Order: sequence, then C-alpha cells, then structure tokens
Amino acid sequence: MRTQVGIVGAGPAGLLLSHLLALRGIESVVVETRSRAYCEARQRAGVLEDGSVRLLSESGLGDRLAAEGLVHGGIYLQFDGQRRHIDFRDLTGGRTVTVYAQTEVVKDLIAARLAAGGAIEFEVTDTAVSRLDTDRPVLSYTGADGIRRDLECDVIAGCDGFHGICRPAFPPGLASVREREYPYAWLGILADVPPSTDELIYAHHRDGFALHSLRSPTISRLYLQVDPDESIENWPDERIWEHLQRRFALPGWSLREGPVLDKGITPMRSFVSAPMRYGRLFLAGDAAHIVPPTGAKGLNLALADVAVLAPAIDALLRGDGGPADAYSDTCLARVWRSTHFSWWMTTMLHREPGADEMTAQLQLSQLRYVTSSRAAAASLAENYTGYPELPGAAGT
Ligand code: FAS
Ligand code: PHB
Repeated sequence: MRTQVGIVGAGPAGLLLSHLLALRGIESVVVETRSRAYCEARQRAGVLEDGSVRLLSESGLGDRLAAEGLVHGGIYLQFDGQRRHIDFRDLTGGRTVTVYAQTEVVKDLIAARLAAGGAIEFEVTDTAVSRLDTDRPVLSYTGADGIRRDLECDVIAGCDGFHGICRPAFPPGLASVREREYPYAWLGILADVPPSTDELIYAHHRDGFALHSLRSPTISRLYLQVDPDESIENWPDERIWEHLQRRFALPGWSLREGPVLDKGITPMRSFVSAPMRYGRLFLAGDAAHIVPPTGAKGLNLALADVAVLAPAIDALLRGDGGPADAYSDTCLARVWRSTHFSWWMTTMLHREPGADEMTAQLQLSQLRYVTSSRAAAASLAENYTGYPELPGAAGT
C-alpha cells in the first residue's frame, strides 16, 4: 500500500494536517488507536487563540466555530479578595480569544475529512514506523479488520501525543528533552449549569488555584488544583463544589452549582523534545511538547505546528527541502515562548506545596503588578492571545 503522507494520531494536530495537505492536493492516511466516538468526546482544551481561529476559518473550517464559538475580550485574575479584568482588546489593539472546545474542533475536522473522502483508520493496533532515514518511510499498523498493513509513504507525521510511538522512534541520543513536572495537578469538571461569569476567572487562593471556564451559555468547565497523586475517587461532586466555592468566594458574587457531567485529573508538566524531525518523520503537537494548561496553549501549539508542517511537506515533495529543514527550529521558537508563558502563569497562580510565605508574597506582588501596570498587563494579553501572531492559513 502507498500514500504520500502517513499520519499517526487523529487528534487536532493529525486531523488538521491531513486537512491542510488535502487543500494542497496532497494525499494522506490518518491512523488512530481510539474510536471516532472516543476522540470526539475526549474533554480537553477550550480556548482558541486569535491566530488559531483565523487558521481554521481560512482553511474552510470556520462555520460552526463562527456560529457557536464565544469570543472573549479578556480574562479575570482573582487574588487577595479582589477580581481584576485584563482587557485583551484594549491592550493588544483588538485581539481576542474564542471559547470553542477541542471536542468541537475534532468533530469539525473529522467531518470535513470524511466529507472530502479523506482516509482515517480508527481503532488500529500495533502502529510502528520504520525506514525513516530513507525517502520511502513505512507506517505499519493492524486495521480494525485485523489485517496488518505496511503503508509506504513519502513522509510520516508523528501526531500521536505524549504517549505515542513516534518520538520514541528517533535514534537514541538524537533528541534532547527538557522537562519539568509540577507538584500539583488539575481536577477538571464539566457541569450542566450556566457559567457564573462572562469571561474566564483564574483564581489564586491559599487553598490552591481554581479556574472558571465555560463551554456554552448552559455548560460550565471548572478546574481546581489538587495534589499530583490524587485519585478522582476521593473527589465526590459535593467536595469539588465545596472547594470551588471557597476558592472563588467574593462578596456580592456567587458560584452556581449543577450536575457534574464529566470529571478527571490531569497531571501538569512542561516538556520539550528537540529536534522535531528525524529523516522523513516529523513530530507535531503533544508528540513533541507539553505545556501546563494554565496558559491555554497546548491545543494552539498543535495547530501552529501543522500550519508550518503542511507547506514544508508540500515544498519537500516538490523537491525543495528548505522549509522542511527549517521546520523544527521554526516551531520550537513558538514552543519555547508558549512554554515560558505557561510556566509563568502556572507558577504565579498555583500554591506550591510546602512553599514559604515569601513565595506567596512574590506571587501576590506579581499579580498586583500585572493588574495595575499597563505594560505588564499588555505582556500577558499579548501572550495569551497568541505570540507571535500566526500567519494566515498554513503559512500564506
Ligand atoms: P492528542 O493527544 O490530542 O492526539 C494524539 C492522538 O494520537 C490521540 O487521539 C491518540 O489516541 C492517538 N495515538 C496515540 N498513540 C497512537 C498510536 N500508537 N497509533 C495511533 N494513534 C495513536 N490544552 C489546553 O490548551 N487547555 C487545556 O485545558 C488542556 N487540557 C488537557 C487535558 C488533558 C487530560 C490532556 C491530556 C491534555 C490537555 N490539553 C489542554 C492539551 C491538549 O489539548 C493537547 O495540547 C492537544 O490534545 C494536542 O493535540 P495533539 O498533538 O493532536 O495530541
Ligand atoms: C478550558 O476551557 O478547558 C480551559 C481554558 C483555559 C485554560 C485551560 C483550560 O487555561
């Protein structure tokens, strides 16, 4: 069997890459271990940067996003008994973010690929990649029908997330990894209750961090900091709401509660593996880098990687290897900016277990500065809405 580009993983990175390649007349096959239903229901990110919205819209994926996405012009930072607004529009000359869940991005991408006759093989097993240092790399997998396949490709894209098989396929010693695990995790809930806020609230509290996000005018998404080894069984809904009430408490404001539809615990880490390419294997998204979700960057970085990768593959297949040679460095510049911003937001807002009062005072001073200095607030706004700004669709 043969295709031009073999793509491992039907998450946002793999699916958008397949779509952007198809727009350039390049054929691909996406292989995915999970079912379509699982991929479409997996609760993850919720916020799209300005540039991500433009990228999706300019590549023909903007209809539902425009109709259902919630445009936000800022966020609230809550600390020390006060809640202060950071006005993105004012601070960045009009840039915003859009609340549109990753589940919806994935649904739109799968629908678009299947409508265009794209090949997505769900529920595959035993994926493997080989001959990566040749111009005919091979993507092997067993299909849902139990038949083993060896797909000869021109290029393979490793979009298989943090636990995938592509990054480990690099030769030993080639990749350098920079990693930091945080001494806390996020417990996230999806609740059937209208949001108690118009825009996201990031709350610093002595008990721990909390975030009030949302999915629609009737569905709220909330997170609270827990210990990294916590298990969800220790967190009945009542206990979750009790902690959220305490961490968001503010005179004259109340947090509405409702049925919890989904809950889970996510570990927090910063992780960058470089380079993002070996021979004809290119990594994109979580396969190459992970950021703590405090900066709302993970999904956006995945989309930004493939916005660079699609034109690079196109050029490579036309005989110009320049953009492909530059791929890793081009992406890593943005990855490190987002990694720093995500680390900065995380360490400013989370209670560090065992930290002394000095740490808490330093955090509060930073929060007071960011909400009182226009220069400091503009830096947060610029990074949160996406820096540097993404070019148009796929490098146009
Ligand atoms: P993904 O992990 O989304 O997709 C990889 C795909 O590859 C998966 O579907 C997987 O099943 C498949 N796969 C893996 N191994 C395979 C194999 N061997 N063969 C075939 N397929 C294989 N980001 C935010 O911005 N905000 C958040 O709040 C946020 N919350 C998160 C919560 C959780 C629990 C997790 C894990 C991540 C969260 N993220 C968040 C980050 C997340 O949104 C990622 O950045 C985003 O999913 C990255 O997309 P991909 O790179 O496509 O990777
Ligand atoms: C979400 O809505 O899931 C979300 C929003 C902002 C974040 C993280 C998660 O920083």
